Amino acid sequence: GDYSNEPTRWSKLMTNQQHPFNAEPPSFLLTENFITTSDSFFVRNHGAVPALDGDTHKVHITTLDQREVAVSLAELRTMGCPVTIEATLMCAENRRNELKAIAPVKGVGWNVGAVGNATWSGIRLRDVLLQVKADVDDPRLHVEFVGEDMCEEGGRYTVSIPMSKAGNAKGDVLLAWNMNGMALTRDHGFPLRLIVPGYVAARSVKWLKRINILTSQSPSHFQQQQYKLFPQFVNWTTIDKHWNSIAPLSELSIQSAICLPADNTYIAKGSPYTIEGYAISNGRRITRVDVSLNCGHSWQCAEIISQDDKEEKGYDNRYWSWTLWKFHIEKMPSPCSVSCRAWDEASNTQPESARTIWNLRGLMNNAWHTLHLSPYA
Ligand code: MTE
Ligand code: MO
Repeated sequence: GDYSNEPTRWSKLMTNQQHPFNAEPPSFLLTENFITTSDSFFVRNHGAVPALDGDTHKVHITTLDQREVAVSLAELRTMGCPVTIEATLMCAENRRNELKAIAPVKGVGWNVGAVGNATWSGIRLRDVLLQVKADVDDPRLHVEFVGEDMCEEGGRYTVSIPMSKAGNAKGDVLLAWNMNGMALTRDHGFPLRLIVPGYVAARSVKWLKRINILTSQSPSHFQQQQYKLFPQFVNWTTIDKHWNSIAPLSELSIQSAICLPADNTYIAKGSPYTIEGYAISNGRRITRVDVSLNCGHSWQCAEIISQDDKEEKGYDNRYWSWTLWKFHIEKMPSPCSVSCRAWDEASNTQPESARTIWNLRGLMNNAWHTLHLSPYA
């Protein structure tokens, strides 16, 4: 790819890969604000950032009967009512480094920062689908999205989501032009991106160019190969036998991680310390976050700092935003490990060990997150 026209980036973002650009904020910044600033929001690109003009940009929509409509952004804005939602995006590659430490996995390494929570403004995809007379109630259909970017893997970034999500009034899938009240930045998809709350962020297509109604999932590399969770026994020699039997990732699982302090931080024995972190599930409310100072032998409850009050905001009980929490340690034991795990309203919780969920692509690591703190003895 040609990386001569990349946007300027915030100096504190930690680069995991330069080209294509992949970066995350230092973990302690994540819990500073319930809404992640656009500058500090992680960036996951598969190719060079397209340079698009919002005034001339068009989105091409192809219906099931092959009608094609091309709409400008100004026209698109009239196809539905403007809405703003708060939603967390999390990459399926978040916390991949812990899987890499167990055995080699393919792909960019990520710490706990491939996640962020922002407000997104735009219109509902459902409204646009209704305008082009797509059957939003047909559960057999899929909606495919194509980005403008040319990816290192070959071709434009392309994925799909089922109509049961895309056309669902409670799916809250948006065609968004604003992030945190401002036009999307180039890294985050200017001038238009999809937001699919509760799904792996790989479905939230940036630099949106095409929307196609299909009778099956997208046949693209990104849908059929890159974001699949393979069983542990699948390796690179046997993988060809398994492509078809493994479903593409869709909904997020339950996740939590400690953001403050960073791993291997030195904290004096006996001193007080407050740990902070996030927790998120697939639209379900986080009911509890547990913290252990002895590798899971016993647990205590963390204090919830911020969580959306969806009733007040009128999205029924859909919790698309993360929950931030803290846990106060009166006297730092020595040596100390700190682990966390979250629970949601369906009593889902996280697996104990990353070893048991290791997979060759290094996806969906949601094991208990454990830090080793080495206080001065
Ligand atoms: N959309 C396009 N067009 N190209 C991409 O490379 N990356 C996807 C998704 N949408 C991607 C894309 C992945 S894997 C993730 S995790 C999110 O965008 C990241 O969104 P962000 O960079 O705004 O944080
Ligand atoms: Mo991702």
